[in-house]
Amino acid sequence: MKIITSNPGKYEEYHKFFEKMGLPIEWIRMKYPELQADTTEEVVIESLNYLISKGYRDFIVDDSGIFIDALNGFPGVYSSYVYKTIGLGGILKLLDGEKNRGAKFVTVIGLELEGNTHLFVGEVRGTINFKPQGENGFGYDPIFIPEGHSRTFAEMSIEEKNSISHRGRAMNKLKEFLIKKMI
Ligand code: ITT
Repeated sequence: MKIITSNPGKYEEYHKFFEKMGLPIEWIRMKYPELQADTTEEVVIESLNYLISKGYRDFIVDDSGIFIDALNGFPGVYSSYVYKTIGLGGILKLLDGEKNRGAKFVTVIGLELEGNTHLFVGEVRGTINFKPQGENGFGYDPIFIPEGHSRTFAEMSIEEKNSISHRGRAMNKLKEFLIKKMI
């Protein structure tokens, strides 16, 4: 199994998860053009089709985003662009004085296997912290506190984040699918 991503933090999470399963995952470190679409699922389908047209087979891609309630789901499918432009500071400014801190993280995994494509979706709800906290993880991790917890994802180990995160949930669905395929 291969994962195609430019994001080392993402790869680390897959590596840790699949290593435990005894299924090593190979990293193809590459930035592929991401079509802008209204939903994460559409983005992933476009990415799968693009990479298949380039000859890639037996691989996964992961598209994720953070959806903030008080901003009507923004930045959502624009999470990458917003992170690079206004960053965590910009998001916190947009939420200045806002009491509703609710948000969700979504991951859609796209799999190409044996000529077919499959999607696996994982979500986790939580809140946006008032300031960045923690050194681990990547992206929006320092400002996101998952529901039922009091620390941000950036204050957790990869294993702990994987056990509760959007990506962890999507990876579990992928794992179930692969196990069924093997038996
Ligand atoms: P690839 O498309 O090459 O895989 P990317 O970093 O562009 O890498 P995404 O489009 O999925 O990946 O990510 C959108 C943004 O959301 C980007 O800024 C990420 O850093 C951030 N992000 C994704 N997953 C995250 C997670 O688990 N925790 C925090 N931030 C995350």
